[in-house]
Amino acid sequence: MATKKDTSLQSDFAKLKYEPDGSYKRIPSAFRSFIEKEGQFEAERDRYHLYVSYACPWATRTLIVRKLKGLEDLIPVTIVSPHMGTEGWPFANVDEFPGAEVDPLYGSEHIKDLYLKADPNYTGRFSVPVLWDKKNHTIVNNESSEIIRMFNAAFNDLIPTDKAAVDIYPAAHHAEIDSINEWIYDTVSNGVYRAGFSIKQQAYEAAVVPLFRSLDRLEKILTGKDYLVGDVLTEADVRLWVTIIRFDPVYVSHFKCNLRTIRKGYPAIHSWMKKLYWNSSAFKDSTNFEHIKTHYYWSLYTINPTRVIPIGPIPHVEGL
Ligand SMILES: N[C@@H](CCC(=O)N[C@@H](CS)C(=O)NCC(=O)O)C(=O)O
Repeated sequence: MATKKDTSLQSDFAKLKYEPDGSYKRIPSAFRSFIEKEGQFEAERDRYHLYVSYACPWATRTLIVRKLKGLEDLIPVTIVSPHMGTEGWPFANVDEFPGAEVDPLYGSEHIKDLYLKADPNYTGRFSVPVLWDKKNHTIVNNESSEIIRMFNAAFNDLIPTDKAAVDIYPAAHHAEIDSINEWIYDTVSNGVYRAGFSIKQQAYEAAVVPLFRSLDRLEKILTGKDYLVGDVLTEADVRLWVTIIRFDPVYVSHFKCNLRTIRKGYPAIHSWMKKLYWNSSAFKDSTNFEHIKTHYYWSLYTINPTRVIPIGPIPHVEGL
C-alpha cells in the first residue's frame, strides 16, 4: 500500500525545518487520545498495536514500560528498519534489516502509510512510536510520554495483580517526577537533538552547555542512589535512561555532545545506567545497538554524509 502524494517535506530528514537562528524546534505530537474507561478508546484485549523503532529513544520508552507492566501479549509490537530514508521509517518488506518486521496489520511499506490511513490530511512528521487502534483503524497516540502513562495504568484490570501493582508514576511522587521530567526533557532528552541538529555554532553551543550542566546536576542527584525520585523506579528513570544509554555510542560523536562521556565523566549516572541495563530485561531487551547506531549514522545523513558507522565504543555497555 504505497502512498502516492509527495510527502517528502514531512518524511525526508534533509528537508527538516530550522529556526532562523539555526536551531531545531521539535513540533508537538498530533495524536493525543487516551485509553480510558468509557472513552472513545477503552482498554481491551486484541485491540491495540504498537509500532516502534529500536533506534528511537522515545519509542524505546514505550518498549520498556510495555515489558515492565507485562503487556507483551495484550499489546503486540512491530519493529521497523533503522534505515529512516526519504520516505521515513520502512518496514522489512521494503528494507530487510536483521530484527526489522513487516506490518502484520496492513502490509504497509512505511510508517507514513499508517499516518495517512489515520488522517489523509496529516501534515506532521511520520514519527515512532505509534499506538494503533485495530478496531477503528486509527492512531490513538504518537506521544511517548503519554503512551507510557497509559501503559502504566490503563490496562491494570487486564493484567496479573503483580504487574498491575507496578507503578512508575506513583501519586506520592507526581510533583517531583513532573518537575524533574521537565528540565530533563528540555536540556537532556531533547537537548542532545538540539545540539546535534543545530546548523549554526551559536545554536549548538546554546544547547550543549545546558545539556552538560544538567548532566552535572543529575550526577549529584544519583550519587549514592539507584533511582532519580524517591527509592523506586519511576518513569523519570525510564525517560532519562533511553538518552543516557545512547550517549557514548551516538551522541558524543554524532551529535557533538563531547565535553565528557558518561563512562569517564559521570560515575554515578554510569552506575545507574549499567545497573538498569544488566539487572532488568525490560531495559536490556529493549536496547539494540545495531539498530541504534545504524539509524543515527545512516539516516541523519546531512550530519554524517558518508554514512560510515563507527565501531566503538567497545563495549557499548561496560560490565557492572
Ligand atoms: N514526541 C515524540 C517524538 C518521537 C520522535 O521524534 N521520533 C523520531 C525518531 S527518534 C521519528 O520517528 N522521527 C521521524 C521524522 O522526524 O521524520 C515522542 O516522544 O513520542
